[in-house]
Amino acid sequence: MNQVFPTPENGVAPRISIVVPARNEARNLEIVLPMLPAVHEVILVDGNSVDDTVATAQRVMPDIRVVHQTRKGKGNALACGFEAATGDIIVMFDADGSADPAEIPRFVEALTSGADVAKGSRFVHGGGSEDITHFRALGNWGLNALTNVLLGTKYTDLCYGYNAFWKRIVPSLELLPSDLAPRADGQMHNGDGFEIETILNCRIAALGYDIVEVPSVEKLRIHGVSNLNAISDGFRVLRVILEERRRRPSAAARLRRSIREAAVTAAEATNEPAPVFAVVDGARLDARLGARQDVA
Ligand SMILES: Nc1nc2c(ncn2[C@@H]2O[C@H](COP(=O)(O)OP(=O)(O)O)[C@@H](O)[C@H]2O)c(=O)[nH]1
Ligand SMILES: [Mg+2]
Repeated sequence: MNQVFPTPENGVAPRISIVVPARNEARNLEIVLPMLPAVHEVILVDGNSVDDTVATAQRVMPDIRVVHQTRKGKGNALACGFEAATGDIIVMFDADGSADPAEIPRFVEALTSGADVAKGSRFVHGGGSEDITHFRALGNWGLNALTNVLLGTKYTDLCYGYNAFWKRIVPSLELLPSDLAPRADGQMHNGDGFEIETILNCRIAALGYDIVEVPSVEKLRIHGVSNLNAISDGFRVLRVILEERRRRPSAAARLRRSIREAAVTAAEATNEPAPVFAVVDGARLDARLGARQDVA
């Protein structure tokens, strides 16, 4: 696909991969896919749909890449899509018509302006939702507040699916690999379900990435009904928050260790004393603090 959008000022347009998880979304994809801007690639991650999801997607967008998820759940679908993506920027994009394609430039601009992650939010000025129920809004608010208290984050919308980030951060997120076997009892692994957004948000904060919240208006799903169960999926999110809080110190320690190693390697290469900073993947990393800063 020839990407015609966007062209940042430095003239080098990052390649954009739009990852679309879809489970029985044929009627929505027919409307949504033609509205997407031309980008490097659109990846449909099919969740064993029993309708014409794949055939419809290929009909309305012949060069779409189709990936079949390896287990069950939206989390597994996204992890498979992230692994398959070949662009510089990944945009997570729901298939049900709730995500507005016109907002994609806003997400991309936040990234090209220096953020590592552009996180959509329905609850900042300029954002909103036509789709969320009062009950879900309340649950999201409570889980969001708990995360902010326990993990020291400043999120306004923990469980939102419209986000974008640089592909280079994917390995550091340590998501469940696509080739992990499904659980023997038929249940989903922790991380394979709707708790994925919470896992992403907890980890990007723990790793010290630069996060910018982007106002986003969630539209009504066009056809069909949500796959989410507010109560059982709410408990999955709660469990993740508590687990990620326990995991946080070790994630930060791992990042600091890899930065220190990079700093020592850089010192050996130049025969200079170990620098405090190392430049890895275009980011200036502080070996003492684990802080990171993008450099030109
Ligand atoms: N591949 C795949 N996609 C899924 C799965 N569950 C949900 N999705 C997709 O994820 C997106 C969001 O799901 P949705 O049911 O609308 O949940 P809600 O937006 O939280 O109400 C939609 O595009 C769904 O088709 C799944 O198990 N596999
Ligand atoms: Mg939806």
